[in-house]
Amino acid sequence: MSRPLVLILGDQFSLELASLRDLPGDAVVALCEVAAEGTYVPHHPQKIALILAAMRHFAAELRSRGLRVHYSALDDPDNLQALLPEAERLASLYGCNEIRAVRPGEWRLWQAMKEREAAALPWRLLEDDRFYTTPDDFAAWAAGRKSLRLEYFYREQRRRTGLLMEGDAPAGGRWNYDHDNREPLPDELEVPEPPRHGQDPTTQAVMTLVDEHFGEHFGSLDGFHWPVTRRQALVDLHHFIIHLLPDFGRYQDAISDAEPFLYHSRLAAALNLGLLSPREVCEATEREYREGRAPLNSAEGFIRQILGWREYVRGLYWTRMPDYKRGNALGADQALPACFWSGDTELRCVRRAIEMTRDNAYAHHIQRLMVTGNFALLCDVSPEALCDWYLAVYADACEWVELPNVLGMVLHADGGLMGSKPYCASGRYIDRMSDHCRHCRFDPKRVTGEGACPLNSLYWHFLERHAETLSANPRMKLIYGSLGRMNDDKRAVIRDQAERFLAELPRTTAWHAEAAGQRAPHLAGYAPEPTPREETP
Ligand code: FAD
Ligand code: DLZ
Repeated sequence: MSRPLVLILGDQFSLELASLRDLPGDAVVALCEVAAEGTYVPHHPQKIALILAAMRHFAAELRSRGLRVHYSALDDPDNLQALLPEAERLASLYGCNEIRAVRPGEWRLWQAMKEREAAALPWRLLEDDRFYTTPDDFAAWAAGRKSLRLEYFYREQRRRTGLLMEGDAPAGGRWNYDHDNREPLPDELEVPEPPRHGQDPTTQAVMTLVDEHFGEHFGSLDGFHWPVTRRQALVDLHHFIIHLLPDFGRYQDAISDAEPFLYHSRLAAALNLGLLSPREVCEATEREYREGRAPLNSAEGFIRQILGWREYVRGLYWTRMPDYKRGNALGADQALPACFWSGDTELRCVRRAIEMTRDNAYAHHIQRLMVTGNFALLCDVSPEALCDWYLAVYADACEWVELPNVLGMVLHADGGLMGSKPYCASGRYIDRMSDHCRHCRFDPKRVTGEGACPLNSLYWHFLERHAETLSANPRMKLIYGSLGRMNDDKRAVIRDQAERFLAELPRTTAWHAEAAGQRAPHLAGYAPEPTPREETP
């Protein structure tokens, strides 16, 4: 007779989870707060608080449904402080003869669990069916294809689900309304305020715990506003659908110096933790379009992010790991600019993206891709250093979604598997899509000389350095044509300006609270463990 211990991980707070189905009466459900998961990268305090508060509320919900739940709290004296050993300790404690777990959000945990499938106390691993597609579905789609572009995957997803379809054709006659979704912001704009959730004693206790144990990590706890229960997540979904979705499309690519969230949904964290399902979010969005309350460019643009990108990056991750993580097609090998932890830079756009990240554990997609991402790409930051940063600082960061976005989309380190070209950009792009340059001491129209925006010389320098790899790319022909038409003297001045900037750019190899100007760590000698990594062959 099977007597399972069911381990629920920190991103699996769904009552529909496969491991919670058909449980024998004597099953024990375990949720474990462990120090190892809080420190393997220095997660933003808001991210840790979100996960632990959601975990405690979910445990209470399971108990209220009559399940037998063991909750290992971070400061329990017996807690082994690492997920797998703690689950095995609990299984012995309760006399369980197997451990059941749903596929985790990270390959390192999945691999460690798989190695224990045939152990004396066996791990039984179940597929995570909260997504539209499983890794096997993605592998079947990818098999034999020369190109794994999102657009083809997305169309197939639309056909499979029937979302925004009129029979066999896409609603409105086109699959993609991106060209309607590039409006810059008007000068006067009042973005609706996001909902503020009350903090009950459970959440307050977590905030105190996190401040005590992880308060020296990069990021402020003050503005914590994440939904920690399904009910709160539904409030956020409702707010998005009513107040933001109609304008989501047209301002999707815009960046504001003042407004961190604009018309973005802020739903990624709730989705990734399981408080919302992608199906209910996409179906609610489609309903708004069908009932005439949201335009098609907004509904399609939003559904494409979830039904398309979110499923696509997950498929890539699970079918390409662990090799994917070793990709470094452009040979980037530099440490992270120190300003990623301090915000201390004169580039206004980078500074504001980092300040917003510090305050909210959030930056919207275009800030992640075209501001911090572009700056890191132009400064040759290594995939390892950049991935660790992105995994640490965002409340929604889980490796399955963070890694392809950073390594593939931002750094082009997968050699073009995910994106047909790098998203490199100059200061002119930032000027077109944001109001940052108005507040910046640099001039986006100037390439060299005092006061020229550093992104401009860095941009040409990047193109020149990678000409051998990128110049034959048909999508980059135009820009390499412009580079080719520059005379040698001009190129030398640009190169010199970029190289001086890079030589003088302060870099860092690790997170240090003091370097970032935050309060001194109260844990003397504390330094986060480096991320465990595969040996590079
Ligand atoms: P919205 O703009 O409202 O978009 C709606 C939803 O679509 C999001 O909630 C998310 O679930 C999904 N989505 C949008 N873009 C993507 C994408 N490129 N890949 C996968 N899903 C997407 N997303 C994460 O969930 N976790 C991460 O760790 C993460 N890291 C990223 C790192 C970089 C460098 C980049 C460029 C993107 C990253 N993204 C990540 C994708 C995207 O930026 C975030 O999902 C989004 O900014 C979250 O804010 P939102 O919920 O307001 O999104
Ligand atoms: C990110 C995180 C943190 C900070 N803490 C925990 C934890 O205490 N317990 C847990 O189960 N998960 C935590 N997580 C999330 C994990 O790092 C990991 O991403 C997921 O558990 C994978 O499914």
